Amino acid sequence: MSEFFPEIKKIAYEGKDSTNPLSFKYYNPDEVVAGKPMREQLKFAMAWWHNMCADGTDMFGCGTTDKSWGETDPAKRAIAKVDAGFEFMDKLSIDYYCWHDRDLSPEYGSLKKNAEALAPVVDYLAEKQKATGKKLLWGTAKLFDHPRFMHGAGTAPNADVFAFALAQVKTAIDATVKLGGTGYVFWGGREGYETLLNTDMGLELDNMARFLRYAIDYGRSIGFKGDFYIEPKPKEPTKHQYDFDAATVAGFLRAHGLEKDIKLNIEANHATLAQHTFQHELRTARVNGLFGSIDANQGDSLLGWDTDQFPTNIYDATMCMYEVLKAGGFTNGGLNFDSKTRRGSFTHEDMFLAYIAGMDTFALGLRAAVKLIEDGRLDKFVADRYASWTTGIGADIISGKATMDDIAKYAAEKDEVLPVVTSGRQEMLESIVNNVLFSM
Ligand code: XUL
Ligand code: CO
Repeated sequence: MSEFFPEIKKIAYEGKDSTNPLSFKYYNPDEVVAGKPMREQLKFAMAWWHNMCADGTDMFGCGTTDKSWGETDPAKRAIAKVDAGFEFMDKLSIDYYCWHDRDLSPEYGSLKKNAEALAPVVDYLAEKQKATGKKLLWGTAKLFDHPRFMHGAGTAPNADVFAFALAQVKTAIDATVKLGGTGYVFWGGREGYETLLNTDMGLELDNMARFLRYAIDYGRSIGFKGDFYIEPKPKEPTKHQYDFDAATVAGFLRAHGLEKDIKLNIEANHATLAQHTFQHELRTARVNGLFGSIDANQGDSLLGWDTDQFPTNIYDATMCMYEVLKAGGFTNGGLNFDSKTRRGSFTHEDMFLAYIAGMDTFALGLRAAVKLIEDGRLDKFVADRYASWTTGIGADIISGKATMDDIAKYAAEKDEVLPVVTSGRQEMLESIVNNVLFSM
């Protein structure tokens, strides 16, 4: 087997003073940070679709990068992609990967042909995993590309399309289980609508729940022990996506009795599109007991679309890792780079440089988040701010002991003295974050 990236050697950790672009400055895979090696804290994954497939094609022009991996025949190319993908992961010390079924093996036009073509690729992945120790973080089915899904998959107006999509999911779950995947993702590609003039929203939402229930029950019946995730996104490709944001999905899951079966895969760029911060979405997942996995990337606040850029924003990465640490760290989930190089960054070397940038950003974010927690000033401020809930009337309200009359009587007694309202100190807290980050 020939090398696909012969010009790139294994990327080493050289520390922050190195000026070698093909080195890690902050990501030192086996260094223990907050009780675990960085590779276990961060659980980086490579996204098959962007890295092994996307060639820079956009609405205004053709591809700029060759992702044919030296093969014209689709079946041979699928196998070559596996070799190239595993070489890439090895050179970057990435332990996990994620795919859509159609990234591994393309569309052949029928369920049967698709499944038959996918099988040898999955077998080969299993072999490669065994030989290298790499693991599948999650799999998913591409239910948004082929024209049959133009009106949705699980929320399609036509029951045949629902059945077709579910059959595709069944094959994708089989492949995930065969590869020992610890997650299975539902991103609602075209589960949404363009106009309510032609849409039965109630039926579509109920059908989405039915779709998920069939898939989950099937997965559990064949022994899948990992997590199922929904990945929220507010728009694109449809004008209105049903899985708008973490809070919307939390409500949907509860309304359909699915909250024990599904967690969330939070993507940074999708948070931006929903006009939330990345941290807001992660916190919403966490407080609803739905924190699961992360699609790491970044958008652009000046653009209204899903740019899927490699993450380089240290503040966002820090607050993300702060939430991850507060959630107790990753279990089945991890950090999947749902990111692609810019169209103008078209060389193979750029793929490595982009991953190095993203991985170093999150490594630095992890180190900074640990420092913020160790520093303790933020946690102490929040604890003090809510201290009135730990004693007296606050504690009685939380325990349920206080009646309406008790509360009214308490307030009446305090009527003469204003409640002690303290400053939120936002600016001071923001400067503590800067202080911790820049004294590292
Ligand atoms: C699309 C997106 C998807 C999901 C998997 O915006 O993020 O790639 O991550 O289907
Ligand atoms: Co994503």
